[in-house]
Amino acid sequence: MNKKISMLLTVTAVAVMGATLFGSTYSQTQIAGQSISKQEVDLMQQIHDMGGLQLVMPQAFAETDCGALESSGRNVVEFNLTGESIEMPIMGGGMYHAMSFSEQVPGPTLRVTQGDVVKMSLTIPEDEVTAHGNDMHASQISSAAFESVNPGETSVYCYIAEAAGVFKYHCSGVKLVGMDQHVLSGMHGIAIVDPANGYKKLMVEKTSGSGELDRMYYSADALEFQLQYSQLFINDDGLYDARAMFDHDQTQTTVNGQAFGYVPNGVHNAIIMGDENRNIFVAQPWNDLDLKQYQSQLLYVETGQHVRLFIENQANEPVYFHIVGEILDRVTQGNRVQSAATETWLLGGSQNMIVDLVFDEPGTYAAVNHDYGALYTGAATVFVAGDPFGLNDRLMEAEILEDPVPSYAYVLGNPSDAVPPMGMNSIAHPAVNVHGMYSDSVVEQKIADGAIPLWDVVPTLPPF
Ligand SMILES: [Cu+2]
Repeated sequence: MNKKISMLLTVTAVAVMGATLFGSTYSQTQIAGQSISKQEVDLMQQIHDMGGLQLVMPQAFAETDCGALESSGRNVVEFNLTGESIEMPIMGGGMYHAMSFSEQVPGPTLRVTQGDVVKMSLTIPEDEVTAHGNDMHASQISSAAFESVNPGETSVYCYIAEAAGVFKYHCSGVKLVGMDQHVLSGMHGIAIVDPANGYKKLMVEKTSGSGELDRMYYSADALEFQLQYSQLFINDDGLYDARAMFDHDQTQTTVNGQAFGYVPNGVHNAIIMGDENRNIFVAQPWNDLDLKQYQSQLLYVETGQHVRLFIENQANEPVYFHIVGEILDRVTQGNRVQSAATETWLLGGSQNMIVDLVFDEPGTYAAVNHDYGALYTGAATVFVAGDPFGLNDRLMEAEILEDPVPSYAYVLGNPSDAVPPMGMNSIAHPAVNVHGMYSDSVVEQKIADGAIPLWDVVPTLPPF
């Protein structure tokens, strides 16, 4: 599609959305009940002139004064982002024009405890082609307060993370214009706000072999992963295709920025099958050590271990989250349990959940979006629990291991983009490998922080 037409569609959609959502919800009548300053009158005139395009919310809704919040005695967490356009590879070959927070898709994960003050900054480099904004769903603050930030500028704002849960953050475009393009090109991330009193222990009810009801309790401490679902809508030139977005016709479905980013690669084939070309799973598209941080990786857990998944649907299409061969032992949204022992849970756009579960049996388990259109365009993620391939004996025989390990994470690590920052009830991953839609400078930082570059390590392993 002609690029100008795509942009026009985007502008029209935002204007209609702005008028519909914000014009009606926060009417002049509501605002008129408060004392109105000159600045607010100007703002209202501006809103009128713009056809209700700009967000406005009651000023009492949130505190943005960093000085007051920083001296409030609360814990202050700094979160500094950049907004940058960047070329990223796409599954199947070629590149696309991504927009990123801090040169990675998704952006860095913010993790705080309920009640913390977040001091957030967004810097746009001089040579960036467009302004960017930020809307933190955890902040309960109008994105109008943040405005958009022009190239060469930095903007700072502060808020209290008042509610526990998982919350999306995303670019708000250039005063909302182009927001869909910026978000769907990669400008999204999550904030995890841990409950002030920590997570609850996990209860799992099942029947034993004798038919008796077993009620198992697991400590609140868990091995944690983050999975962010999105879709790419791009044309053959790797540019954003608004028409495809309006048609709900995704080019690829991504998890943490990659289609099929968590499926076995050649290294897994070699370890498990003894031949890197003998596939253990049907889809292995990111399969070459030369792909470095982009080569697909698996997610390793122990059997009988409490696993916690932070899941966000960043984009447009619904996510029917399901793990083949597993039951979701607990589903939490906001800070309330929504379901237990459920097979599939639905996330609409910009909706999230926390899934707690325990893998009882050694094996491979595919987490999917159970919409076949999404599954076949990339929404497959493979967990490996325990030692389903009998590797411990072979690895000990090859003197790679001295003792058996409870999961392959002790050998290969878990992928860095799926591992959130540590929280109050986090179990540390045995090792972390470098994986993600990262620029090379982000890769260098991950390695400096202790993540393993498997593309360097694997060729040095003795044959077995
Ligand atoms: Cu942006």
